[in-house]
Amino acid sequence: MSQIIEIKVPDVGGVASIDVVEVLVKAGDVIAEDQPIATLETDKASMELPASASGTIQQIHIKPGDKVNEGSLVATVLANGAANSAPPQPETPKPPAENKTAEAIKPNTPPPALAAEPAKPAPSSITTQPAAVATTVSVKAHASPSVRLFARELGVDVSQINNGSGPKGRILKEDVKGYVKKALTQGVVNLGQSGIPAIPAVDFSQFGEIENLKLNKIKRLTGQNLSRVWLNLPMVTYHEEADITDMEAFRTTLNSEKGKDEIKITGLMFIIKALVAALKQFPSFNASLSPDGESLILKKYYNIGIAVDTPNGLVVPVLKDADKKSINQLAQELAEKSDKARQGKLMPGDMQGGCISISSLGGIGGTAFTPIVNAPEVAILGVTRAKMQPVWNGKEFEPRLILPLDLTYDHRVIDGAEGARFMAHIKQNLSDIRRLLL
Ligand code: CAO
Repeated sequence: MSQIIEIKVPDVGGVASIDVVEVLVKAGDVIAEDQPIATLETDKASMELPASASGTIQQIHIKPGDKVNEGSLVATVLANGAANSAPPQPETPKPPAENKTAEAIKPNTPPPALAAEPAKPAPSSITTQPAAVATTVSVKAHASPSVRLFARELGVDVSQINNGSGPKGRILKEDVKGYVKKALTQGVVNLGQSGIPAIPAVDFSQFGEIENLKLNKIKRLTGQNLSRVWLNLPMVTYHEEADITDMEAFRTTLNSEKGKDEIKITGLMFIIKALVAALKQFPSFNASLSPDGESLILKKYYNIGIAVDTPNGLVVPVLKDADKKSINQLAQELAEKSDKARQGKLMPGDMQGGCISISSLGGIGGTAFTPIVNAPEVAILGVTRAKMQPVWNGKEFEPRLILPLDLTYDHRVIDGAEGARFMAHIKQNLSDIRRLLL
């Protein structure tokens, strides 16, 4: 026989006129026992009202904005399955005077009603069940509904406000205002799950004229990606220098042999070749950490990403199979791809599949910098401007062209010594490019 169960507001410690903030189910819904069906709020606490039986909701008797008291009818449920045979609930005895507020009832503490002796079976098929509120009451911050409403309007989560200045620590409107003020001046608002205080918002117009320039999509996405990498990867940057005097002489010779319309070779092409040679020697740099952090995925291909500066922001086209391409082919491909990048014509496929990236600022200047790894790659090679320097050859100072190199690596994958060896390998190959033939 099917059984109609009335779910009523249970004993909430004598608190009257409780606000119904939210009704979470509707007639016809099939509900499980303990499923929250409504949110109630007293001026001291907010609580979820769980269903005391499973079944199909026949009717909801409350709506948001209503005020209810102990015993108010919340819902009628057509019990099903096991719920049909559930023994009727006992009458709710009055709790001790001290235990008067819902706030005082701790989660997992059986409510007085459930702790009472089992009652005799009800004579009819209509059973009244107080919702077992006390077993699952989630006591939230201590604030009145009007203060909660005020906080919600300002986007403030009242549970983030630690101490209210009202009686017994109750959160007042003034506390919400104070929280917002603090958030604006000190940045106490949490950024997602990072738990890092946000940069405080400043009204710059108070200091002078300003203009609001919307960031384009590339800048926005780059910013998000860089922040994610910065927060997720423990990164170390190692600096090295390579003597590229001989390499530069060779490059100049090669370029002098080229026709007017032929693509000239920059030092970057030799750096790509030296990087590929180092990747072959140190496979953990040509790898990505598995998402669970348990293993290293080693790549058997050598795709090099090159950061390209464009008017719209930074993009990283990938030179695929760089190990199989000649210096001239690499120069040609990079010229085409950086051209496409600057015209905003790169396709997603042009930027996918990179193993490691190079960020070269050498055409602009610099002595050193700390590039950010293009995760899930594990390292990035930074390059700044080569310059002539006096180098001691054992007898005298000699002018040599010295190229500064910076390697940032994911320290979870690469340890310091490995990073230094990797860079020593690149340095050696750039200082004597004949080694790249070996
Ligand atoms: N030292 C000295 N001179 C250098 C040099 C270096 N390390 N690197 C490049 N040059 C010279 C080149 O030889 C060239 O001179 P010539 O015209 O006399 O031959 C000139 O600087 C311009 O080179 P380039 O930058 O056009 O060419 P490239 O192959 O070195 O670099 C590219 C190509 C696409 C990487 C580059 O144009 C670019 O966009 N760089 C910016 C990358 C960037 O923004 N990185 C920052 C990202 S934040 O991590």
